[in-house]
Amino acid sequence: MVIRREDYRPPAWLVPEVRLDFDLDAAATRVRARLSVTRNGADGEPLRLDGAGQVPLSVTVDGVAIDDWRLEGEQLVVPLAGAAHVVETEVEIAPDHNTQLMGLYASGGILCTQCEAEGFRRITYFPDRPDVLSRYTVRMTADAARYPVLLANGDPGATGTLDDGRPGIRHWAEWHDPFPKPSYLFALVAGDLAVNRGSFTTRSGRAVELGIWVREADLARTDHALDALKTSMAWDERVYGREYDLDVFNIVAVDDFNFGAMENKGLNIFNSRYILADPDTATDYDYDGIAAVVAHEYFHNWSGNRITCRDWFQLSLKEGFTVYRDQGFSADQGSAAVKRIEDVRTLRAAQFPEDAGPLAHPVRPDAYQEISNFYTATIYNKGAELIRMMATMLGPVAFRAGTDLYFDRFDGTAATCEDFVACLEEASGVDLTQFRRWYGQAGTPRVSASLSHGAGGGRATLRLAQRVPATPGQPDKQPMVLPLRLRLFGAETGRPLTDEQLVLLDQPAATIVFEAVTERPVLSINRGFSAPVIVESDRSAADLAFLSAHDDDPFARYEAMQQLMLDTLVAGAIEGSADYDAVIDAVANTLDDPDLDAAFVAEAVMLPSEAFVGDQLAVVDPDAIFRAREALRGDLARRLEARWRLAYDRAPAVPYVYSPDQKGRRRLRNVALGYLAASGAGDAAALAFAQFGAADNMTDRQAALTTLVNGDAPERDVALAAFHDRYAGNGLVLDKWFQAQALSARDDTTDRVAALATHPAFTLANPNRARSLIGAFGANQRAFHRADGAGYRFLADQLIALDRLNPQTAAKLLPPLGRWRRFDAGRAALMRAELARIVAVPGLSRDLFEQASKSLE
Ligand code: HT7
Ligand code: ZN
Repeated sequence: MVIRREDYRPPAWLVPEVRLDFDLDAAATRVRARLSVTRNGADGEPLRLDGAGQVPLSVTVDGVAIDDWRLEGEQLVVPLAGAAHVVETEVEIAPDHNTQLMGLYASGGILCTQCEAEGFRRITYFPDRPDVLSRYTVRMTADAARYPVLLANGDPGATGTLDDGRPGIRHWAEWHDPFPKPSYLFALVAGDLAVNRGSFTTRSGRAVELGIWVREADLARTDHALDALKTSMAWDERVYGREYDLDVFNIVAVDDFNFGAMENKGLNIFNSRYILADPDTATDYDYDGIAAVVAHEYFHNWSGNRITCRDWFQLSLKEGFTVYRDQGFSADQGSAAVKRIEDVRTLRAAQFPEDAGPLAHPVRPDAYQEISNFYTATIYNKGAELIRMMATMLGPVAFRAGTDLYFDRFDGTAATCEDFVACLEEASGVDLTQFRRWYGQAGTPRVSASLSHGAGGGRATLRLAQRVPATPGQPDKQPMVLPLRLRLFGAETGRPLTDEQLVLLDQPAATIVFEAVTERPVLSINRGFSAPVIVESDRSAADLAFLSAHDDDPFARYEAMQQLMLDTLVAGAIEGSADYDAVIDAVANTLDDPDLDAAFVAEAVMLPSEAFVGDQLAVVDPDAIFRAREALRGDLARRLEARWRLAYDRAPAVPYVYSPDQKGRRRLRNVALGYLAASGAGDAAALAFAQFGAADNMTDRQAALTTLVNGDAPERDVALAAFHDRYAGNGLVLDKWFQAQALSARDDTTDRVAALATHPAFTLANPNRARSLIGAFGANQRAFHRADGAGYRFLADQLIALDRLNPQTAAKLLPPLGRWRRFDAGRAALMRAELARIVAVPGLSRDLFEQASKSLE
């Protein structure tokens, strides 16, 4: 069934108050729900409660059992006259049979919930839609030995023990959440958990008790998450004026989780990979990710919880804005330039291909079959870029006035993307009428930029044009508003010739004239990646090399180097060879520049990924791209070997410290190690192996392992075995072991990955494991696209098996198979055959069916 945005209707009944009573048990949990309902629509409309999989054991209205209820599909329909009633239902559910990890489920002996988007209906009958906001009171009763800790949303209430004749001691706890919330924000946790406690005093003086709850054995790895939480709380007060509103804020980490984390009111539930960190088991990248996700979920307390979404088509209202907020937070913790580079790399790796493929959809979609399939890079990352563009157009003061107005006006309600944009418009006076097209039109705009200079007259002319490509269901597009930050530099002197300008390109084409340009200008455009577009410019290799050395915008400097590398790699892939000199000189200059910090240098000297090179080609040839990239990489490595050694030898101090400076130095050192290995230097494997053995932290150990895993030195198998044995039993760390092998550049990767799928530590039941092997393999362009189709067959087999357990996770791993249009006829036919095989599986989930069938169209 297709759900359409245009069909939105307000709910016929509201539920201002809910009381839930859980008799918790992994095998059979009883749920009694008491709903105070009030009519919101026309007389005669029955109450419709969503369910999924259960049967009602009893239904009462105002305390009297009724038998005129009926089931329509999965909905419980209760005929009701009048304006207000109390409706009670009772159901029984089985958390330990819940492999989908939606609703109430068991993870390693802990009972926990995941309700977004439509998981609450798997717990009890309820109008499971985000525009029904209720005050919840929750009582949980459970075996005190198995489940000594009982947590739910809001603030804690009464507790007690009871003797109901059942074996063991049973206890109960009540929680009350004073803030009306939609059902997707409901949460409870019951388990044997230890807590790392902290406290935070808000700017108005409210003392908040913080708790990070994990298994006892993991307690020592929770300090970083707790610190990140406190930092986030202070940041949101300072930057957005947002203060926390309950007396407690709890986070629970579980091992089995479909996503990164969940922002349930006052009780966030996290995938343990975004909580647990110590230097021995977590990389710098993991530390960054933990801080970013802790911040993201915390920020949702305002952008998501206090103001939620009217319907799921508005998902980017909370997700795009919250990603924008967490990006700002992370930028403030270290190098803002490097953070921007990382965010743009993520956007290009995940969102641009989505926007160019069969699953392309607008930031505010018009239709879906399964909402879980719309937690995408478009909703999250492109959604954040939309907010960023508006912030750029408004400037910081007006943008803050707009967000203040939004938080103030819509607090306690379920709002729309339009409400948000209208607040920015009202507070700033900036007309965003045409900008709104960004919410409705899918596809990545392409901007062509051509700069000419009449040497004598001193006039430079910049010709800009935009084109928004057709996407499924949207053949014709209107021009967008593209905020392009640009500046001209003098090719001879290296000096800026103009101030930076913000050009709003809102027509199909525009011409900008610069007077008194006395030397040949070089164009720096889309500085800071001010618009999420693809720029096609006619800048020469020499001009790009010039910008990579002279541009005063660090992102533009990085971008110029990337473009130079990309042009070289594309030429290499198409023609079989290319001139590497410009890239080599530019990289050498960057490595030699004493004013650049190590983190930036590490980003700038890395080659674009094979996938990104593929995105530039009319037909992706994975083998040619691999060869071209290896050739350039090898040449860069050999010709600059002395410099890589120098960079490698500038080792950061031990012991490990997680700080922006140390992180940057480790990154550069490990990039240098990769180049030394690519140079073919006789001692490279020994160097990597020594680093592997001596490292006092996971960043260096994993980098060394990855370097070895890409090669065929004898140290490779020794290191793999040592890593495996050292971390046996630690699933999160073994994920790195699976991932390194799934991403390996070796010829035998496809076969090795197939063998790893039968490894005793691998299981499709855990989403982290599935993503680390199957997900990473799908991202390995060369191995996945092996010409005989073995990679496609393997992925399809895994997805069909995974779909029976966890449809959401299966559907998320499908997109690499849907990119068949981008490949040669032989590969395309093999990919389509696997998609057709998936679609034909009897009993396939709606999740996987939607993704696979759309990919075939
Ligand atoms: N808002 C959360 C989304 C989420 C989710 C969605 C579908 C299935 C499972 C899920 N777990 C969490 C996470 C976030 O964006 O903060
Ligand atoms: Zn979010």
